[in-house]
Amino acid sequence: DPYANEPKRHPALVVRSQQPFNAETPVDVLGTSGLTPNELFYVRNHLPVPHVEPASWSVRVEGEGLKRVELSLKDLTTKFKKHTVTATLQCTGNRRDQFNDVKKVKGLEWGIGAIGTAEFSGARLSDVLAYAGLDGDTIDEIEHIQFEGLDSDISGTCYGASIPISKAMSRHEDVILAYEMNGKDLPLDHGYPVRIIAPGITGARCVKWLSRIIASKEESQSHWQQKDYKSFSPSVDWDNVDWNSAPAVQETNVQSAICEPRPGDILEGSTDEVEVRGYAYSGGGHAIVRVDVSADDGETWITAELEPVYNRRSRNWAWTLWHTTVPLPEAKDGRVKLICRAVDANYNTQPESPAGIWNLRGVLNNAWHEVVLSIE
Ligand code: MTE
Ligand code: MO
Repeated sequence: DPYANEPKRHPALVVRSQQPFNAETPVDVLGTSGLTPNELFYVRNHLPVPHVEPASWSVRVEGEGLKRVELSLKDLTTKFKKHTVTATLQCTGNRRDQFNDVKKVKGLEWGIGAIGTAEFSGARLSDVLAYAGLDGDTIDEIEHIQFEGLDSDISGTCYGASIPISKAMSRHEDVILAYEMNGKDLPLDHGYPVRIIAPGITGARCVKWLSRIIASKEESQSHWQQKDYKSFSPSVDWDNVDWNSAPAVQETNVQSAICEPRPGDILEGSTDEVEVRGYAYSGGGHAIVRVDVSADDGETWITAELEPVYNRRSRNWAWTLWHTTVPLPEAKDGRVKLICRAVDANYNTQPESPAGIWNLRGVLNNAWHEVVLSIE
């Protein structure tokens, strides 16, 4: 049984599939905790969880212009300075469910909970690459750093992904080989003993159960880099898709969601205002500069109060929680609709509707998020 090594999981996780295991962070935790507890952090597994003995684990570093190096867990913790980053991980399919209202998409029906934030610690990838001899003189030949995981399918093909060399090499980009999550050993589901955390980049490139690092002219040739996490025009479908025509998702677009109140919550008719809270996040380290909330279909907006979680100038790897009080208009048909949208430091914002950004794999949905309440 390939699923014999699956760990015990917290019952509050919102399960989307059992084998492989996929589950969302519960929404009440999302809107209220800056750091997501490990046992409630969303899980996105494509394959069975591999069994790894920490004592015999090692990562091989190799590729063009590099010495071939094999590093044990002890090497990682003793030869390299421990570096800590607070980063948000978001699945490229977060909020995919809303696309299905436009037109059916292929993929897990994620709501707003395929996202979480943790404090990750480990060795800097740039230090590990320098240790393997990657320097300014050899760098011209290399465009990508590829990663492989220990999880594999029945044909023996392992999970893999890559990031651009510029992201991997710069110390300011904070890419790490993480062995701790919120001060504890990485949990089994999150890549024990070591995973990549590439902050500001989509979750799919943060390879868990790391086994190899390869410097190369080429991107990872894995299915997930080449034929999965990419977006196309709404007119492209499975019968006419050319996967080579679009780039692999790396940094992600600006995103936000309302976590409180919840869809279908019932308010008394006499209620004249409501407390709203949620999260906002943008890829590439871009800060969230504003979150707007509307209760009248976007005619007027209230600017929310922001609670950034560990943001450094120009390296905002973590989400911003936000909250505000919204005066309620007259209910129409006993319903009130709340909408949120965020603006990032590049003044990019979210599109009004999911129809214009619909894509066959249902990735990168960042349309305005809506919650409809009932008024008694
Ligand atoms: N790494 C390996 N080895 N196998 C995987 O299935 N899934 C990726 C990424 N790294 C995956 C992986 C995807 S799509 C996401 S969104 C994140 O891990 C999820 O990380 P998490 O499960 O720790 O939340
Ligand atoms: Mo993902």
